[in-house]
Amino acid sequence: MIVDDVKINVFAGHGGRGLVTFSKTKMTQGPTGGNGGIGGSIFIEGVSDLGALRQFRFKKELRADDGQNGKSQLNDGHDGDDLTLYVPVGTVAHLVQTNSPVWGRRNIEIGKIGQREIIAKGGKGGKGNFLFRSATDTSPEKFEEGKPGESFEIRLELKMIADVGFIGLPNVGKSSLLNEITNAKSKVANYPFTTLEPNLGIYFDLILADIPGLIEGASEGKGLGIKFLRHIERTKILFHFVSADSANPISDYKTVRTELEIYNTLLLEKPEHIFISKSDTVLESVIKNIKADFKKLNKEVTPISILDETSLGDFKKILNNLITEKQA
Ligand SMILES: Nc1nc2c(ncn2[C@@H]2O[C@H](COP(=O)(O)OP(=O)(O)OP(=O)(O)O)[C@@H](O)[C@H]2O)c(=O)[nH]1
Ligand SMILES: [Mg+2]
Repeated sequence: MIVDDVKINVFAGHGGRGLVTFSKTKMTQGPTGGNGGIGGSIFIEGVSDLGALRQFRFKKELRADDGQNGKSQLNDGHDGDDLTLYVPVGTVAHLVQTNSPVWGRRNIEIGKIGQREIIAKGGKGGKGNFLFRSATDTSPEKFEEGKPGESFEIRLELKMIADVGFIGLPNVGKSSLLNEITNAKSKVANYPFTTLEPNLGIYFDLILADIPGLIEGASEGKGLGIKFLRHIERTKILFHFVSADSANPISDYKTVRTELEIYNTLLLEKPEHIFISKSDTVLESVIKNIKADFKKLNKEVTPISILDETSLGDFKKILNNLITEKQA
């Protein structure tokens, strides 16, 4: 099952201590202690893998490296390496308790692949004795300790933000199409409930989400249930697929819409495109009839088949228009 809500403890690196040392050369016995290095900070960065939070199920303590202590001959200690945690696009990070300069009171939302945000800042390194020299103190024994890195308990909650959500009854070809037009590798098979977790595919600037099939009663927990309706809430546009080989495409369409409505009426207000999938499996005349039936509901539908290049081209045009709108 997809991990979509985890708590982790992050520890940014401690700053290194400044060094107290003096030049060994007799002429110049001045202070030469270098500064401590800065502790590594911790970042989160968005990736397309929706399952990425799984890594935190058992590994809950995440530490960046400490800065090294200062060295002799004015050499500063190395800074600690930063640590990057990869989280799915649509992850919201909240502080469980504290407040901090890095966070203020905000939540940090990862809305884009590659978006990188700091969540815990490494500690400053301490000054070595070289920086404490003065006219009155040419042999200072003073130094600073490094400062501790920030540490927090953080909750990572996946609230997927896809541009387009693929919805429909099971087995209508949602995953097949996602695989066809993106580099996704969603499992495909000729039986219902093949897809058990949402999958993301990237089409240029758009994030497409293949949502597991919905059935009547999904909003009450039937089939794979309402878990995924929550994800649909966060998609901007719905692509609703109805199979051309269905005995009753209109009733299939209404079944899914009813489940959306029961879960949250606002879902019905999302922009929607309706596609008649697997259009290669029926005669042209059947497609015409389905179109006419939807027309009576004032709905336009677009036939699509992964075996028909022309229809795939039409599908990509719709996506390209969405990209243009998104950029505008
Ligand atoms: N002839 C034909 N078969 C298709 C087409 N698209 C998908 N299929 C087949 O339909 C079956 C179901 O496809 P999936 O992509 O797994 O369907 P799905 O909607 O993702 O199903 P769930 O994950 O169960 O919701 C598979 O056997 C596919 O090979 C199509 O355009 N034409
Ligand atoms: Mg599927």
